Amino acid sequence: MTAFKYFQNEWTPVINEYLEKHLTADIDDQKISQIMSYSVMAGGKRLRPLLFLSTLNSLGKVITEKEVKIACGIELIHTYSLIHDDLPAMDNDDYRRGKLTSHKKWGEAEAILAGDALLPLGIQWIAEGSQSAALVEIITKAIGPNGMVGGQYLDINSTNNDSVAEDAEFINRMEWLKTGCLIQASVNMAAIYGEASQVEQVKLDDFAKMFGRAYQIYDDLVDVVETSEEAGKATHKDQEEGKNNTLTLLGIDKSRKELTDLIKQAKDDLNGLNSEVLAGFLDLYKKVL
Ligand code: GRG
Repeated sequence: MTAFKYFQNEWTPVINEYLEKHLTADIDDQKISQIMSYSVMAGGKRLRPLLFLSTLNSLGKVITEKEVKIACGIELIHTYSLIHDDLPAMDNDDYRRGKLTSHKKWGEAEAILAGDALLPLGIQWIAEGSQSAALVEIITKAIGPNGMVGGQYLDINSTNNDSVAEDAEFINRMEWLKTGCLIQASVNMAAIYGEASQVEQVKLDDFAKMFGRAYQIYDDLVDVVETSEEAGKATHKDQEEGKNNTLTLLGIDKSRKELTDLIKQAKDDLNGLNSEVLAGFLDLYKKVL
C-alpha cells in the first residue's frame, strides 16, 4: 500500500466521525442539523481536509483533534459551495454525491439555509481549532469575491456566452478561482499552522497551485472519460450545457496533455520536502489519463 493510501485509510474515517458527531451534537435544532448532515455525510472524497492533514504530516506535525476540527471546517465550507452550486438558480442539478441534491430532498429554502449555516460553522471550526487569525484570513480570502464566489460568478455569467469560449485566460482564471483557491488554501493553512519555513511555504504553495489547477481539469475529464467510454463516443455534458472550461476549450487529448504537464510540475514542486503522502494525491489523476 502506498503512503498516501495508508494515510487516506487512516484519516478518512476520523474526519467522517468528527463530522457526524459534531453536526449532530453541536447544533440545537435537530431538523437543520439533519439537513446539513445529509449533504456533508453523503460520501465526499474529503480531498481538502486530507490535503490539509497530509501537508501537516509532511511538516512532521502530530495530528490531534484540533487539527481534525480545522480540516473538517474546510469540508463544511466545501459542502456549502456544492449545495449552493446545485440550486435551481445556479447549476440546477438533481443529484450530488450519488444522492438527491439538498434542494430536491428538502426544498429550496432549506438548501439555501443549510449552505448558509455550513459556511459560518466551517469558519468557526477553523477559528476554534487553530486559534489563528492568519488561518481565518487565508480561508475567507480564498472563498470570497476574489476567490471561489468570484469564480462562480464568472462561471454563471459565461455559460452560453460564446465570446469567452476561446478565451483561455478567462477560462483559466474562472477555474482557478472556483476550484483552485480552496485547494490552495487547504495547503497554505497547513503550512502556516505547521510552521513551515519560508522555503517550505513557497514549495507547498507552488504544489498547491499546480494541484488546484489540475483538479478542475480532472473533474471535467472524469465525466467525459466515464460517459464517453461507456457510450463509445466523445460528446460530453459540459458542451451540451453551454459550459466554458478547459475541456470545452482544448478537447480531451489536449486537456489530458495539460493535466500530465501539471502533474509533473506539481511533483517537481515537492522536491526537497518530506512529501511521500502529498505526492500520492497526484495518483488520483491517473484515472483519467
Ligand atoms: C456556489 C459559492 C458557490 C461556489 C460553487 C465548488 C463550486 C463553486 C462549484 C461546484 C461545481 C464544480 C464541479 C466545481 C469544481 C470544484 C469541484 C471539483 C468540486 C467537486 O469537488 P470534489 O471532487 O467532490 O472534491 P466531493 O463530492 O468528493 O467532495
